[in-house]
Amino acid sequence: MNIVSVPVTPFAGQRPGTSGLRKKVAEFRQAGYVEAFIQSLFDALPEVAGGSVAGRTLVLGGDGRFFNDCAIQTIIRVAAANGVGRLIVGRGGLLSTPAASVLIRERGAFGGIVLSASHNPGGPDGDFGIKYNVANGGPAPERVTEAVFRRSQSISAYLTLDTADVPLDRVGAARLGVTEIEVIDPVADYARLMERIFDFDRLRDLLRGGFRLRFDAMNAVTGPYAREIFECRLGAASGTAVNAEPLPDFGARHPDPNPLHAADLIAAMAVPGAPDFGAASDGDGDRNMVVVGSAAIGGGMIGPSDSLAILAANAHLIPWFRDGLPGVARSMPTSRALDRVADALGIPCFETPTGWKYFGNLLDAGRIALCGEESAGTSSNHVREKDGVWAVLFWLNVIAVRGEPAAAIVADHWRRFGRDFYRRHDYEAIDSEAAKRLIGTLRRRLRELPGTRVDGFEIETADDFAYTDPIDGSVAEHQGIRLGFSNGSRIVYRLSGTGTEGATLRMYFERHEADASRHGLSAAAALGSLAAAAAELAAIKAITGRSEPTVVM
Ligand code: VG1
Ligand code: CO
Repeated sequence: MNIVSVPVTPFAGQRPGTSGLRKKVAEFRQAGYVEAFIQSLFDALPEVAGGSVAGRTLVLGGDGRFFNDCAIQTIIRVAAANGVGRLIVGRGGLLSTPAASVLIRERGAFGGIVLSASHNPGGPDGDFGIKYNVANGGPAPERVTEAVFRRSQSISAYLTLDTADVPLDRVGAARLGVTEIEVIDPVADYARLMERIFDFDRLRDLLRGGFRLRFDAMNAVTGPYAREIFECRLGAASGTAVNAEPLPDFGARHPDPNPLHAADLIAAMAVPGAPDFGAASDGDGDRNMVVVGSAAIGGGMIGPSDSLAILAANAHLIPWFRDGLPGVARSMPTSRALDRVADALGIPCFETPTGWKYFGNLLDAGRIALCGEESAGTSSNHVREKDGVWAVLFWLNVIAVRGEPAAAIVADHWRRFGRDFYRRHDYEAIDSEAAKRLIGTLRRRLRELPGTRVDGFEIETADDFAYTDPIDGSVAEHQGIRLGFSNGSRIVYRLSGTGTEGATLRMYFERHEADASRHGLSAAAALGSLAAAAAELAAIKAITGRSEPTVVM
């Protein structure tokens, strides 16, 4: 077995600040592409992550999507050729994003590589992705992604081994050159941590006592986690986890847990005799959707921003948070329901740019212990990623302790804090130039917008969100246009950083409603006129040619 150095031409790898390299499978399948990206990463790390990977431990796994099996073998060869000391690899090449984060932290690894394009579709014509996480278990911060990007533009060769594939189908150890390869059960470490966070005795009583859960793994990575934790360890009926076999094409579905792509879960929760609680996770297991069937709150998905606020208000019921929360955080477009809870608890609530990496410093410094995003990501200081299965266990633990159905807990929360009606409209795959023009135009109008009346209320504040990290002072600018209204409503416009086709414009709307008699309204009814006004204000139709959003959630 020889180390070979293969020449490559420089390329534009992961754009700085994006959560991993996410592209069409076809791009990743080009000869030497994965190798060149991994070599760029390894070359960049000494400068920005405190040393080279030689002799160090890395965690490696992915969400099982098409090309996971090829890419992982390629990465193993490049890692071994670069002298990585130990590779901890999930059996079958599988690891959910939060489980990788757990392993990096618990095994004291130097970092980890996760193969996933998250909730994007898979298959030969779908998307693939490679994310790098640093030693705290969290996504690489911008100084790392920047260095990797720079290196990809000057790289001239990568190192690899001329050797056969390493079998990954069984737990065990192997050696490749100087590298120890440890194939582990992808679920075990994660499940053990969950047992320390939640009250498993109470959860067992709940799930054996007739409470019925439906967990839809969307044919993605959480299937094995859900089976082991809900069915084996907690005694939920077999079949609680549905679509629980990770498939390379996700069963031709789009593994995005929202009412559009998980419509069959919403439907299964709406029939007579439906389960008590429904949940789904995305491709790599970091997102969560929670669903109730009850007409009392309009039925369907519990909005992620509401879910985050409700978990914060009930955190003290969970063993892990017995002593309360030091502080919480939400991404900027997430509704301000969380802020109301933080106020009531007398703790700080931080507002960060979109993307999980911005929570890392606050979590590491102990300033916050719970955080989330409107895009169905919730998590805590137990890892440095969002965590889908954890969020479902959190809800179940709260339900078990309060002895109330989820819908009653939601309604009670709204009575106490008021309801923050919330919606997001996405315009996917629009022309990139048009998208830039749209945001640019809004940015230029920021000074003239205050005082304008929209939807019957006056715009009071208008800005382009900039964030200064309170721990390391780093600044992130141009994180989205925020419009604040005299009645407390808000509109946010920003461009997605995760799409692989053209640009995606996201618009977010929210309005607080204190009057409980109006909490039963649908979000569409409560926000319809604000949404129409927001589209008008940004001239969406004129600039993009679109009259309707692609996704409404
Ligand atoms: C989206 C979400 C954001 C999330 C990111 C990664 O980003 O809005 O909240 O952190 O996806 O999630 P954007 O830039 O497309 O809006 V995942 O499950 O893909 O790690
Ligand atoms: Co994800």
